[in-house]
Amino acid sequence: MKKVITYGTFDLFHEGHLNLLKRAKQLGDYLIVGVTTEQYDEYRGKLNVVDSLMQRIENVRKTGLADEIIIEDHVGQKLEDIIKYGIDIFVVGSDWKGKFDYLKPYCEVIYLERTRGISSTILRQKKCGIIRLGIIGTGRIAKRFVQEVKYVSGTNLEGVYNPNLDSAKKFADEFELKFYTDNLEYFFNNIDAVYIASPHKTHYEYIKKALVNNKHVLCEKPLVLNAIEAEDVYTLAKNNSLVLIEAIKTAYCPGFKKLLSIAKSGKIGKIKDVEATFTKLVSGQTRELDPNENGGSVTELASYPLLAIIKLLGVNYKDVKFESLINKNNIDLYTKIHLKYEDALATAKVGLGVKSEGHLLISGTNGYIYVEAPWWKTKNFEIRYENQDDNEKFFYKFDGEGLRYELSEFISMISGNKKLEYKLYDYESISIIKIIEMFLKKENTIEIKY
Ligand code: C2G
Repeated sequence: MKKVITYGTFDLFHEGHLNLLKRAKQLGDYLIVGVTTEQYDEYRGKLNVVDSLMQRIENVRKTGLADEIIIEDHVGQKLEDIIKYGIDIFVVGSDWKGKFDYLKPYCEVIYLERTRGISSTILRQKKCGIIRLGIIGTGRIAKRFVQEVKYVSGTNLEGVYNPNLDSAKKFADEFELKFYTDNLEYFFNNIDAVYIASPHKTHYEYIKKALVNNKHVLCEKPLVLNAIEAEDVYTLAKNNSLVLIEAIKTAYCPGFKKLLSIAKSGKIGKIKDVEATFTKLVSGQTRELDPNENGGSVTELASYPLLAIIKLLGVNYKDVKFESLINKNNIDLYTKIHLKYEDALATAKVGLGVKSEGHLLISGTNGYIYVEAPWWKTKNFEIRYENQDDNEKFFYKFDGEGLRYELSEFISMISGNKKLEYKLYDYESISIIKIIEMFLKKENTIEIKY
């Protein structure tokens, strides 16, 4: 008897799951299906699971395809099960290609092609349908984003748009998407929500077109390059009852959220100073250094430190000044942004040509919080006091590239499955963009040739 095993969350049971189980069953005589527990999904960084474990098991049972259903609740269990049940074939979808090769010494490992589109009408009529997601742009960040989509339940990446059809095709082939196109109308007709990861200066038009076409939008930072456009798109989204959020990943990750509550709890007294640094060395002919692509360390990186400052001290700053080292193409390779509040100060440091310690330091009247580099992937931080014996350390998870957190927030907000608060309000995003705009207009800026 040939025994086959497969695993999954099987949340919001859909045709992709059914197709996988059908093909798994055909590979042998006896099919075991492992369904993950909530705790194990949390451990492996899977977000937004809606159905209960009992419901998910019931949905698998109802297919009549599983000869046995087991629970998967810990790391390392797959290998234990393969030995325990005498498994011949381990099956999983191709979105996991290569990830389970370590099981090959123990059984045959088969990656079955994932179902490319989850868009049957039956599903769309269900209360919690799968949100059909599309991507605009095929660059580095888009590629990293795709790897994270499978960790967010309730959505399926269906297609990609790029005005350059060859690039779109390559991307769709690589990531097994249902469609690719250079036609925006076709693109919007086949999705419910869009992730925009195209060059900065194209964001505004794409956001507007998406909203006009009734699509929810998650857009890379900076959302747009001036406050008027930002207000325009947020108002349009609100008027059309659509979700529009800016993809500053730190805003949505669990550690940063906890950091904010602790910093504001009074534990370090009143916050008087925030210093946040983000530098990333780049060289050669890249987008980051290209004046035609609005390159420079402020447009590329300042959203992160400004997010920390705005979240901690608010949007009512009294004064902003910039000091910048610029190269011969007028690209800022290193910039310090000084913000003055009524009773506090803040500095953001960003660099593409200067490397510095990427920490976040929040100073208060009773003590300070030190967030280790890279603070924007908030994993651990320490509250430090005059008396070192009182110091406290905190640790949090930051899974993968961290892009799953912004996507998870986005999907939850669209489907209304969770009562999540906005991690980044419109007015905060607009305030960050306003500062970037001031810099682009060279207001209050001292420039030094690099
Ligand atoms: N699947 C698919 N096509 C889709 C979506 C999912 O073929 N469009 C497959 C997945 O590759 C997986 C199975 O359906 O083999 C279950 O998917 P999920 O419920 O999303 O579970 P997953 O997170 O992939 O867990 O330990 C769990 C396993 O690692 C897989």
